[in-house]
Amino acid sequence: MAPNKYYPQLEVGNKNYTEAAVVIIGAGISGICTAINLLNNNIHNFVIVEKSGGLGGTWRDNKYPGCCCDINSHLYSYSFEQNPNWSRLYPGQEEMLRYLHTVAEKYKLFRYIRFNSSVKEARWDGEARKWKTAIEVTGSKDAEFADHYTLNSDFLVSAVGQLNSPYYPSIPGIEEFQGKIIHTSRWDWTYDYKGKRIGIIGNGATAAQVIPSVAPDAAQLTVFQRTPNWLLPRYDAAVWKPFRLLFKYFPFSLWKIRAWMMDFREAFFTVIQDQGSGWAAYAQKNSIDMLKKQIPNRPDLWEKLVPNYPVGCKRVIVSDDYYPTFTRDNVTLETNPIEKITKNGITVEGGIEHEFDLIVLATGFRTVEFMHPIQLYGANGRALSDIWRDGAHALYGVTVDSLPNFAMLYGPNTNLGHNSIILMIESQAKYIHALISQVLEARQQGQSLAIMPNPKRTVAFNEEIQETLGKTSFAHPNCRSWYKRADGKITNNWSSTVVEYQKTLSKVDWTDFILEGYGAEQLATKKRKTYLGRVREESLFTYRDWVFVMAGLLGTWGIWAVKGKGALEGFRSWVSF
Ligand code: NA7
Repeated sequence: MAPNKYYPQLEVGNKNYTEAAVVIIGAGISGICTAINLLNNNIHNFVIVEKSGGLGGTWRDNKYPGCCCDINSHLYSYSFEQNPNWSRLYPGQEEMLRYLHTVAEKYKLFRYIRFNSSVKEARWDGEARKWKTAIEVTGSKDAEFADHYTLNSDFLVSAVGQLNSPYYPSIPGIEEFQGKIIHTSRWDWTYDYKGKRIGIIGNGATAAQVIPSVAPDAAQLTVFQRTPNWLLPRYDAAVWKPFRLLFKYFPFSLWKIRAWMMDFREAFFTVIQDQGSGWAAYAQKNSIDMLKKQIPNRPDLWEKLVPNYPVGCKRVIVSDDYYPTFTRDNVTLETNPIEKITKNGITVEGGIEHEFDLIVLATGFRTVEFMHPIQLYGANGRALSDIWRDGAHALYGVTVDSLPNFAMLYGPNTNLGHNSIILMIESQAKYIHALISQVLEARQQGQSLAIMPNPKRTVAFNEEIQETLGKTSFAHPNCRSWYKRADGKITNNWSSTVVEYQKTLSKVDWTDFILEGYGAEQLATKKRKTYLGRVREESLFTYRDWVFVMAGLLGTWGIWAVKGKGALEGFRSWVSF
């Protein structure tokens, strides 16, 4: 390999179409974040391969009626690209997707993305110290050029997320149904559901958004609930224009509102951590009070809708309109277990058949099978399915034993039940960049470097978090959730607060890794640690400081308005921006 110190800065062009320093799988929130991080560090030699025909990941896939985020968007957005213009506290999917497009356009990301490019498998070539990623081109015209090829890279990043592959339940008779079946993450908007008899299987976070949205248009709607969920009020509202202007012209106020949201959500972790806490009791009482207020005089429904497990065991649903939907004449809550699907509808235990035109599968995702269906083969050809035979696990949720020069975003044990996942993703992107930059530094010298976690560190880290997780409400035996496997092992969720995770990833400890090649000894014995810091999102200032600063800013504006233009005129020009 000839040295080329400018190698990372060169974009991949036609002539080197199959070679890249870094391959990122997925153009969702994580892939976009990783790419921006690379660009900010002057690394342009990367390719994002994306299975679908557009960017946005989960925000492109999920476009079912009522789809929106269950975290406020002022917090569920990149810290480095905060948006003062969110129309609501919980904007809909289309606005979320528009935001991601705006960010991608700002950073000119489209030139790095290959759409309709599906990764089948990737193999580590130990001799060349490169990943060979097999790409299948699925777009029909694109496939006329080459329908499959191998992409070679020094580093491979998985940004496929946890909510990528829909879970289709294997209910007997499902293929017999003669009406329409739609999975929520593959919503078919060419189908008109108005005036139809609709059955919805599932009542998780997705169903809780679909049900109130389709109920007014359905002839009849039956919700098949297997397990009830805890609900908390959402308090969604439009963001008043003067506030949007405040956020736009005083970015500090946007940081502050974000910090408040962060503080509140971090505090909610106590509910998950300590089932006996006052917070947990308060959350439970709040949920039951809301149920009784929104569905008055219906003890029959109260009994069906109150869970028998602690708050936080399953994802807490935030909704203001879910419970009231069950007071509609055209909505039924069915809690008898589903026996089979017939050509006309769904039969429950006891033999009652409900007839439908449309069955909606709000049955979630194959969450515990990380990276499904991509096959990875690491050092000495070891398959990821073998590494993860006892459940997915990684070091800090990012790097995996026997997989050199590979890292994941939103990997095992990095999901949250209480806060914005983007906060976790940003710290992962930063950490991954630190690994990539060492690998590319070797490459710039015409050498190579392989980095993979020391299995002893991975074991120790996972034992520690599993012990902590075992005491949280996630682990309660009365609930099944997408956070854990059928045997109860929690493979998806982080064990603590976001701040704790950010601190964990605020440095790279090179002694966590097995390093081979150029610079290995220097990193392991001399440098030992690289400090990265973290984006501190929680409150930086006290409320009193904030009021003081805002009063000062508004006072300055007042003087300018009165002296320069006249108060009224100044105010008019300010709000008409
Ligand atoms: P979830 O939260 O995994 O919910 C899936 C729902 O489907 C849940 O109510 C399940 O009941 C139900 N389900 C699954 N299989 C069946 C069968 N075979 N029969 C009856 N009911 C079934 O997925 P969501 O899409 O709602 O949410 C996923 C995340 O996406 C969400 O938390 C947000 O972070 C975004 P169960 O409760 O297991 O008894």
